[in-house]
Amino acid sequence: MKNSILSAIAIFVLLCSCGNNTTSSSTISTQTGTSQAQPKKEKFVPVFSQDSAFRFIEKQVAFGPRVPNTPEHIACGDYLINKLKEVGSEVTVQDFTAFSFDNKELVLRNIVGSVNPEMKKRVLLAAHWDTRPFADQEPDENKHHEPIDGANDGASGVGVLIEVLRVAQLYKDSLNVGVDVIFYDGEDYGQPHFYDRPGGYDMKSWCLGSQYWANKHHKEGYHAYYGILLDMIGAKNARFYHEGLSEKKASGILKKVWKAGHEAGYGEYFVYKPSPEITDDHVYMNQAGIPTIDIIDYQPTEGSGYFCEAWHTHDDNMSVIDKNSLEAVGQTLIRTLFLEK
Ligand code: AHN
Ligand code: ZN
Repeated sequence: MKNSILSAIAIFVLLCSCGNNTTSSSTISTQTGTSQAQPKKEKFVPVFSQDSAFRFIEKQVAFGPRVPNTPEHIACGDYLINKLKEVGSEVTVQDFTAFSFDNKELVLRNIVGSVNPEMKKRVLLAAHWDTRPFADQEPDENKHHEPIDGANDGASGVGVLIEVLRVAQLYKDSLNVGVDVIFYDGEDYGQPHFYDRPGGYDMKSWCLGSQYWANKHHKEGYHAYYGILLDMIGAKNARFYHEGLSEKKASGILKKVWKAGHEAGYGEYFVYKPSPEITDDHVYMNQAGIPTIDIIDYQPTEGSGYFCEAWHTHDDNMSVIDKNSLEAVGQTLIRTLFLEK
């Protein structure tokens, strides 16, 4: 009798000590392991390199202004195609021509890099890679016909997206979505105010690449669950407001991205306040049925607002680029993508 009591105690002690060592409770449950609360697992979010993005911007600017129908434009386009291949993404190029406000035929290319191309659920990231042929915001009229470097207006969004795609490709197995980056051409060839057009102002002279893409996607039957456009995101103290059309067409995406920005520690950049609608590539992405937001440095004022100081002037060169702004946007995008379910 004594023996059997002793062995019962021994078995009890053994059961307690050999069981799952995370249980602190001494009750022996017959359905072991079902009542344990799993600690919330932090999802893996890789790191965005601001230095890497900065170099991608420098590289584009070093070609000179990327104005359609110039050798610099062709050379930079070739560089972007090769770079997207080099990071390991699947590359698709759309070759096309479009007419400018002054009836010039422009030879253009939209360039797409895809990560996890086989996945159905996709996120589309966009920026324009061409630069403006006119420094038409210069105080000196004599400079209005000169092209600009477009370090911020053009190259900044592209530089950040190359780095985002590089990181997405590297950790593609941790993503629950496919990621496409599209570089639109011919965004900044919009009619300048000094040009008196016979038919009146031509609003459709902006965003030639996204207009082409909206009619004919880079892949047949392509669809993305949402889109994010970057435009002029690289200047010091950049501020991103809830742009009007983004709010109208994709308010849930705005909320999600702004939340990711705040969680990642870049709250000062992502302002929870409205700003007026802007004509930009997201207009045509939304028209194509993809809810798309525009992350753009446009600070509202009463009744109107203003772009960054260097906008469409020769001041838009490498000296306005601030790595902290690149990181704020790039890390926010990476967080958004890697938290997708
Ligand atoms: C207009 O000025 C009509 N839209 C601004 C779009 C733009 C120009 N983004 C960069 N450059
Ligand atoms: Zn511009």
